[in-house]
Amino acid sequence: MPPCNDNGHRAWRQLVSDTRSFRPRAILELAQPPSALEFMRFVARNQPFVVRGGAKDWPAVLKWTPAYLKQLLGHQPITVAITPNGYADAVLDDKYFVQPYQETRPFAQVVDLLDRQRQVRQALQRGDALASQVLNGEPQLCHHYYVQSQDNNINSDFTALKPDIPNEIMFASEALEKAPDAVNFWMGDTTSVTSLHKDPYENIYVVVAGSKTFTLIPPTENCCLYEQYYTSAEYVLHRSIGSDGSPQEEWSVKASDNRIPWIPVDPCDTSDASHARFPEFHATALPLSVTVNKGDMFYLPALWYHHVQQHSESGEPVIAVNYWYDMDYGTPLFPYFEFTQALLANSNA
Ligand SMILES: O=C(O)CCC(=O)C(=O)O
Repeated sequence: MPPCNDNGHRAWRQLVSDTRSFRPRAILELAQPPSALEFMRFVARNQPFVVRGGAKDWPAVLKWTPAYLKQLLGHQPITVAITPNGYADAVLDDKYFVQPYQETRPFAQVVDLLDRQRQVRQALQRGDALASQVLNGEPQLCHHYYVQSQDNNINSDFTALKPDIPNEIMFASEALEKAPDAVNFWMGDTTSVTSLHKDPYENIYVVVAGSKTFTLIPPTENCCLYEQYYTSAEYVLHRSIGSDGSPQEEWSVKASDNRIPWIPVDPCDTSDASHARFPEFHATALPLSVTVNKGDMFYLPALWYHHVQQHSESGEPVIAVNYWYDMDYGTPLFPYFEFTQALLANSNA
């Protein structure tokens, strides 16, 4: 709880417990997509759900493999986020909010890189000594690549994929009376993790290959997330040739003058160190978790905090498409949330 007097603490606790007592303790599972009216009820309650197999017949789910995508997109230039640790947009060293190094690369090259990394990792797991030599000779294989530009990239870099997915999610467009603001293509491997954050969007998220685990915290539990301002920064990758002629790649962090509020808590970290650093989080928050599998459709309501991990049995890339609908700022949710954020900012000042 934020530092405030006993009354203040009681009020925050009351808020957390009231909202909890009216909310299911697990993510609701539906067998088929809701009607527009049913969806509107979920939006009004700000309640997530997952439709198991809700997108199982989409051509994307039936057809998208790395080879098929390479055929469709070929050398189309796309933006890829590159990091030294798999965390794009995350707190670093308790000091920075760091964004990824971004590069424009031919799509096929990114698929090939991910595939080569998969082979080297599998070789390392088998104890193959040659694999570590490969890593030394090809430093680019040590980085983490995630196609995650979240800028409506389906309508720029990835237009060739549009015939395989709907332009909009009809029940959502009808209920919200608008088209999606952005449709995004995501592709990465299990080493890329999305840190805890929230978005002002009603989000319909479809997993096309592999699976993703969303760890979720409702907006009413913002009081225990230790959100604070960090120096905004970005990773920079320096490439050179060593004295022995081998390629060298080194990372640095370039800080800016801006400051950005972000959350340092990793909700999946149950270590003693995390308990010691974030006692209020561990004492108060009750994260929900849902694994969204290939062909499932997940509704992530606006302002819910989410942390996302990826899984792939085959080691092949995890692929997803999501539809962001601008949230309705005219309901009490947004002003209520901003009010609690302002109280927290005041008490953390
Ligand atoms: O899939 C991911 O890694 C993150 C998804 C996400 O943050 C979003 O859809 O808002």
